[in-house]
Amino acid sequence: MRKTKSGENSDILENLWAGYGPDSCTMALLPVLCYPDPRLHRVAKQVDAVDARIRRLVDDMVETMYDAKGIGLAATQVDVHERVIVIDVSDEHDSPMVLINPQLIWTSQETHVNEEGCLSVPGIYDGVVRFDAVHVQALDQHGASRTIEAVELLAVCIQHEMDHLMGKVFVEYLSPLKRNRIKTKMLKAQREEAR
Ligand code: K1U
Ligand code: ZN
Repeated sequence: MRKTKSGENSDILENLWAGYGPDSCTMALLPVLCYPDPRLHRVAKQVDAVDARIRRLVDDMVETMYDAKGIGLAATQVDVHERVIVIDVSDEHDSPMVLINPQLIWTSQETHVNEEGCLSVPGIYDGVVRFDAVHVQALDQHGASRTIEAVELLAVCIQHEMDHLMGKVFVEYLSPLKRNRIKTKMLKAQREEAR
């Protein structure tokens, strides 16, 4: 058994630090910001390098999304203001998609109203007009560029998550009356939770 200079047991220290290395595969649940938190309106910055820090963020976001039973999550929602999105619309919830620095490169002319929810506005669902299909260019968690041709729920989810990166929450598409009612309801729920 090795000892540190201060005489502590280095195996214990190693175990304590296990999972905190730069390429650790230990994942963590991240707190999700709730509307009307003003941090949800910050505009996310481009990711300069897809490095170990970003991969760790991606892993934590994927775990947080699955834990919350969501189909998507934007870094903005976990108070990280960088252009990172995770999505999984598969039935098995076993195919996470990672979009770093996503850019819409094509949108269909057709639009439809789709029912949306948001992990930052729990319990609220309403219709939002979205493009039926979109093409998005983005980097994956390895820094490789890819183009995604999305339709149906994936297309809706990509548009919803890209809005988050621009500081926009889906309730901002609703009428001021609905939005104010939602704001009041959320603040009341947050006050009660804090008690
Ligand atoms: O961004 C988020 O908060 C995640 C959000 C993504 C989303 C759902 C539905 C339409 C557009 C975008 C959710 O996952 S909300 C979770 C939810 O209630 C839901 C899950 C599957 C389908 C529909 C809603
Ligand atoms: Zn959302």
